Amino acid sequence: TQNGGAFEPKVFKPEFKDYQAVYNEIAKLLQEHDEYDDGSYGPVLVRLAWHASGTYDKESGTGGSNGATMRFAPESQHGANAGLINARNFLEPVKAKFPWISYSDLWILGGVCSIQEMMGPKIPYRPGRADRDMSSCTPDGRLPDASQGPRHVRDIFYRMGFNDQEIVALAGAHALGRCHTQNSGFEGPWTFSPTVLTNDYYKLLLGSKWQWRKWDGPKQYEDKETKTLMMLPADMAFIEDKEFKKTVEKYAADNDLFFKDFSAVIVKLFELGVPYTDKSETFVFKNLDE
Ligand code: ZEM
Repeated sequence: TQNGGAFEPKVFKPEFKDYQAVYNEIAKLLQEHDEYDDGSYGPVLVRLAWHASGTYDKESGTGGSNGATMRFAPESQHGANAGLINARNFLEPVKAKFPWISYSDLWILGGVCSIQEMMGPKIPYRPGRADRDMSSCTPDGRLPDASQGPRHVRDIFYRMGFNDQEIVALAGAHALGRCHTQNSGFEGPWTFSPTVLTNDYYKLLLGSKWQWRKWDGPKQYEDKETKTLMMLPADMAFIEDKEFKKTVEKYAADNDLFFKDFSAVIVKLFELGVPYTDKSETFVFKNLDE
């Protein structure tokens, strides 16, 4: 340049320590805001990261976490995204404190942090997502419909590029959180510890007796014994279908295997459609209490 670079603006290049600082801020806010739901924003943050990513279509290369297009209507108004405003709003103060991070990278970091802080496995994280405008919003209908069975579940997840084992590993996230009548119409948690990641989802699918709940709401299952837990028709797909069920049995028997496979598959989910370069680095964050 003409002036030898003296007046070139300094571009801030965030490093591992900068992303770890964002992680720590999210983890701290998770602890502080234990008034939400079952005591944690963790599950809804995981759901935000999943719905940002799960719009991916491998044929067209559209959708996925790159872009954070759920900030805009129509995507923010899609029925599947009801309630995720809570997760997006939770992360706003973090974005204000660390304005250099894109919303797309931040939402995924929110999912990574929540999984680790809810006692899940380490989730390796690669930044590199850039925000896009509303013209990149995906059409409605790309996320799974809870009222359907194995065929639909396969159609949706094959479109993203997952195989049967990976689909079952991803579904273990339903150990976390709950359904809310005001969001999906369904109601209740899948496990007795909805703010701790375990393989309980698989254990309960196999070990409890499930019956249709008798109520005015959409068709869902309840456990016969306590009537406090739920399964969606789409959850039942994983034991109705023989191929899926084999993997459910593996994860029910081995939490370490579930953690290993869950970590690998959620990294794949979170990176769908992200235009990484050869130089992009992977970070493994320390938990807040490490
Ligand atoms: Zn979910 N999910 N999901 N999911 N999900 C809900 C809640 C949560 C399906 C589904 O219809 C629903 C995956 C796969 C599938 C989470 C994570 C992941 C709810 C309730 C529904 C209806 C929403 C509400 O009412 O607030 C279906 C049909 C799926 C595939 C077959 C995958 C994959 C996930 C992550 C990897 C999480 C964490 C929640 C809990 C959210 C919360 O607010 O507690």
